[in-house]
Amino acid sequence: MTTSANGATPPLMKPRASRLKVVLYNPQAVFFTMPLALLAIGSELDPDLYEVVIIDARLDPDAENTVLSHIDDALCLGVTVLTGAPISDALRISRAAKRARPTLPVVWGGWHPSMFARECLFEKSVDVTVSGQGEETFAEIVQRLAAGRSLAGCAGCTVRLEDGTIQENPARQLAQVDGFRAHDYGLIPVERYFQLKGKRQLDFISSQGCNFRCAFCSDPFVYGRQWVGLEPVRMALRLKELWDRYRFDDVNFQDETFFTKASRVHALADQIVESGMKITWAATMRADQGIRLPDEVWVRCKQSGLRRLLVGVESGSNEVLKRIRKDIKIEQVFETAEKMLRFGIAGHFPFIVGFPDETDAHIQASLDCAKRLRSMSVDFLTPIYYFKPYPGSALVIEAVARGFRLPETLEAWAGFDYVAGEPGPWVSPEKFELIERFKFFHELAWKRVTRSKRLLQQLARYRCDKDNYRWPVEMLFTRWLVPAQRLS
Ligand code: B12
Ligand code: SF4
Repeated sequence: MTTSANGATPPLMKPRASRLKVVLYNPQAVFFTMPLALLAIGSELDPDLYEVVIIDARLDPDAENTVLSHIDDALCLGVTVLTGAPISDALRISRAAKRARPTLPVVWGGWHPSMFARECLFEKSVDVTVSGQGEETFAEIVQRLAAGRSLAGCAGCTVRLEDGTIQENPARQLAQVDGFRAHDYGLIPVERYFQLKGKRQLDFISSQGCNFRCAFCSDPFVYGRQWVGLEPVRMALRLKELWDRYRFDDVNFQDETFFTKASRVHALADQIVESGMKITWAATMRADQGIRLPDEVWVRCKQSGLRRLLVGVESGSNEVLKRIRKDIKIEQVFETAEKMLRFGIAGHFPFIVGFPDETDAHIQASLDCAKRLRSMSVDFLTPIYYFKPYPGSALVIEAVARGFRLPETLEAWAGFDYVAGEPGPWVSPEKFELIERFKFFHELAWKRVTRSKRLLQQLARYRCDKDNYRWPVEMLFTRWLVPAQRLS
C-alpha cells in the first residue's frame, strides 16, 4: 500500500486486506505463452483498490476448483477467449462459476467475444463481453460493479441487462498504450512459465493492432486497422526492470506487427545495447517492412540480440497474395529472407493453403516457395496452415454469400480450430493428403539430423526435388513410432 509523504494513508486507498478481488481466467491451451491479455487488464486496475488473481488452466491441473475457491468474495470473473478449442474450457469454467454463485458477473473478452459480442451473450453464464482493447473498458466495468452501478452505457462492452435484453454500448476509442500502467509480472508465476517453456523466455507485448488489411485475418476487424505502440525508451526501461528481476535470456515480442515503425525499433535496439542486458529477442515482421528497413537498423537489431523473425508469406502466388490483400509480392519475401541470411537472423515463414478458389497451381506455387526458402537456411522454417474463415474479412463475407455456413453456437465455434480442425471445404481430401505428405518430407529434408538419419534425409530431399510423395512408408513408420503432437 502506498502512503503519503507524512506517512498517512491517502483517503481513497483501502488497506490491502480489504481490497476487492477480481478473478481472471486463462483457458487451457498447448503452448505456454504468458497470459499477456490478463496481465494487461489486471495491471490496469488500481492495486490499492483491487486484488487481482490470475488463474491459468495451463499451469493449474485443478483450475476449476481454484476458480471456485476464489469466487465467493470476488467482484467478477474475467475470462480471455480465443476462437477454437479454448472456448470449451471458457464455457466449462464460466458455467461452473455461475452454478456455484449465480450472482457473480462473468465478463468475457479477447478475440472471440470481440467478433461475437452479442452472440456470446446467448450463453447464460456470460453477462458481459468486451470488444477490442480491454484495459479501460475492464477498469470501468470493475469500478461500476464495485459501486453497484449498471453497465448500461459503459463504452466498449455489450451487456445483458437485468430484464434479459442485450445492450450493445458504444465502441471505445483505441487508447495509446503508453498511458497504461506497466504490466505487473508479479501477478503471474514467471518462473513457472520459464520452467514449462524449458527456457528463460519472457513474453512481452509492445503494441496492439495493425494497420494492414489482410483479408483472412481478424485484426482489421477487431482493431479497425489502427496500431498503438509503446514508446521505445519507456519500453527498454520496463524490459530492464524485468531483466533485473527475472534474468531472462530471451524476449518473445508477441506483437502482430512489431516493425510497424522502423524508428521505434531502431531506438529500442539502441536502448537494449546501451542497457547492457544480455538477451536475444524474436518478433514479427512483414516482408515489405523488411526491405524498407535501412541496413543500419538491421545491424543494430542484430547487435541488440535479434535472433528470429516471423514473416507471414501466406502464399507463393502473387495472384493469391493480391486476392487476400496481403499487400506484398512474393519477390519481397525473398528479398527480406536474403537480408535475414546476410545478418544472421533465423526465420519462420508461415504459409496458408486452402483459400477459396485457390487452384492446384496456386498451391504448388506455395509449396515451391516453401522449398526455396527452406533450402536457403536450416534456420528458415516454413510451417503450412489451412485457411479457416474468420468473420469480418472480405474472404468470409464472400464465402458466406456463396453458401459457406459459419458455426452458430459457441460449442460449434469451439470445434472451429486453425490447428486441430479439418482443412476447410476448399481443400479436397486428395490435396490434403498431398500437403500433409509434403509437410513431412519437406521438414525431414532440411532439418538438422543425426548421422543415423542422413540416408532418410537424402531420400526426403530426393522426394521433394521430384515432388514425388507416393508410398510414404518412411512417414507412416515415423508417425507410428512418434505420434503427431496435439496442437490445441
Ligand atoms: C500468444 C498467442 C496465442 C497463445 C495463447 C496464449 C494464452 N494466453 O493462452 C497460443 C499459442 C495458445 C495461441 C493459440 C491460438 N491462436 Co493466438 N495469438 C497469440 C498472440 C500472438 C498474442 C496474444 C496476446 O497475448 N496479445 C497481447 C494482449 C495484450 O492483447 P489481446 O490478446 O488482444 O488482449 C487485449 C484485448 O483482446 C482484451 N482482452 C483479451 N482478453 C480479455 C479478457 C477480458 C476479461 C477482458 C475484459 C478483455 C480482454 O484486452 C487485452 C488488452 O487490450 C495473438 C496476436 C496478438 N498480438 O494479439 C495471436 C492470436 C490471438 N491468435 C490467433 C489464432 C488464430 C490462434 C489459434 C486459433 C491458432 C493459431 N494458428 O495461432 C490458436 C487458438 C487457440 C487454440 N486452439 O489453442 C489469432 C486470433 C484468432 C481468434 N479469433 O481468436 C491472433 C489474433 C493472431 C492472428 N492475427 O491471427 N495464440
Ligand atoms: S496478417 Fe498480420 S499484417 Fe495482415 S492484417 Fe493480420 S496482423 Fe496485420
